[in-house]
Amino acid sequence: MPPDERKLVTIERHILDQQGQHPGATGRLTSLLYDIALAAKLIARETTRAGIANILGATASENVHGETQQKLDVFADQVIFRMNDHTGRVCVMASEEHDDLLHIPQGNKPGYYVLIYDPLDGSSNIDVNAPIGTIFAIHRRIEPGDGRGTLADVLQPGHKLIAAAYVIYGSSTMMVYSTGNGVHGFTLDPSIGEFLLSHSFITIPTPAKYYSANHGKQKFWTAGVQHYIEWLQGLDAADHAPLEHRYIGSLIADFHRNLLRGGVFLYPADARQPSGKLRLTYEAQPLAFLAAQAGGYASDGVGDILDLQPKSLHQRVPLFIGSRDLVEQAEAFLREYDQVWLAQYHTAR
Ligand code: P6P
Repeated sequence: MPPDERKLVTIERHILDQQGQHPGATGRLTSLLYDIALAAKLIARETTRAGIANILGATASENVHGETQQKLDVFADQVIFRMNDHTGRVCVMASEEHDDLLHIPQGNKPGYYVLIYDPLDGSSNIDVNAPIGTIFAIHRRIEPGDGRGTLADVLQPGHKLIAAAYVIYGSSTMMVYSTGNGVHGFTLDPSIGEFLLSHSFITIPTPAKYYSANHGKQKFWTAGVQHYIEWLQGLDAADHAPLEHRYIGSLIADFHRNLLRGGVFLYPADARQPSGKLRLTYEAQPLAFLAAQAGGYASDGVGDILDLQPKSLHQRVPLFIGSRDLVEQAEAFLREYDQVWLAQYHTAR
């Protein structure tokens, strides 16, 4: 085991140590990351008690995407907002569960950071006890000042992110984050309520082991994606080993496995979803930031997700993310076979 895994390092101490890597750091980001870790602990507690606490199951309401909101994601959404709406660290928030921006309530001083979050990704898996996750993205506000944040503060390109994190509620609860100095993973010890360092400086291993795609959509994929999938399966003419297929239907679980074992997750555009399904600001950007920090790459099939300028809060984007060589191969297949789709998509990009 690498030496530093033998030390008992809590996420709070690690965040503080990371602050030391940023000269002139004020501690505001450190405190915001502390708050996020605390929110994660509260959500983790409920995910393990969901059945007992009768929090399992769907509410009568739907979210902005017309998806039935599961009780747990309503709880997660509220915990994250209330943890950050009064600290003076955040000037505006955006949640995947809400149509519009979430402003800091009157009487509380807006801060310096922008917090974007998907409170419970994969929530359709809650009732079947499959892994689910929370995703966070943090920007600095564009204009200094203490007024309330704006849509422009949220719709920034991914390469402006200053931190990103996710929490995966699975066989154990893990929080994985980066402030631009590598990707680090912490496993929750529920007996003491602490996230302890378990994976430092995560880098995506080679050769890759897995690919993750929903083959139920195969009928609707473009020619380029069809050829790419055949290549991943080793069915093309060239003689190379096939990758194994793993798909849980929970982005965080599929992403996390590929981060640790090497692989590619793809949710491409298709005939029914011409811009794909996943959201640029809540899912693709933070995970692209983490993938890049771990030596990987994320693309919309044309170019780097981190270079995209978001046009709207809930903008969807095709996503190929994980091992850099596999993602670049996807771009090559789309360039070769999907000229028509690319021409249409380029205008929307
Ligand atoms: P499909 C969950 O609903 C989610 O947003 C992601 O977590 C997941 O990767 C994807 O959708 C699964 O979508 O269409 O394959 O069920």
